[in-house]
Amino acid sequence: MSNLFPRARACAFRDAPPLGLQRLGLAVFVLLLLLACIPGARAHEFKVGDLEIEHPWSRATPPGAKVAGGYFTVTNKGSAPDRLLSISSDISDKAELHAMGVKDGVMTMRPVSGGLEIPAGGKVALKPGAYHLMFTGLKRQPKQGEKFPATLTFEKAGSVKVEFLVEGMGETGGGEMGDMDMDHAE
Ligand SMILES: [Cu+2]
Repeated sequence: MSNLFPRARACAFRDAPPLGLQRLGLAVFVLLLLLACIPGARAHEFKVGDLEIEHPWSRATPPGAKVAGGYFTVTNKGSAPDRLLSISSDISDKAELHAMGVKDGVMTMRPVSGGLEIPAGGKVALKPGAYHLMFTGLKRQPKQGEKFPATLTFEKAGSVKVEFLVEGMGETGGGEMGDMDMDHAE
């Protein structure tokens, strides 16, 4: 039974089409492969020093919103820890690093001071319900499908320009805690 499939494939090769067609088939195959591998709309990556920043994304905001989240995964391929110190973007007056915590049974977020350590050989995910960036004092609403630039500054690796892809309002990025909309009112 398990032999049926390989034999079928062998037959297909025996009746091989003329070279031209084969080439065309190969070209199409390679093209499909490339399309599958190219960092497309949903996956993009940035590098600085030993750090790899994967898929920075944000969320579309309702009209009048003053804050937007920022999420990405950063991997430290180096042998020394690094630290995310600051974030800036033209889209907002300020950008902060936030941590989540439970206070009196209520989920809250607080700005993190002193930056976020990226351990040597480690990976830190900024995502909804966990560490995240907060663009505060939005100058305009990020729109689904667009990208906006931002600069991340790390203690050792230095600064890197990245682009945040804006996803839909309900997007959770696969975070287990889902889209818990925190009260960011100030
Ligand atoms: Cu926050």
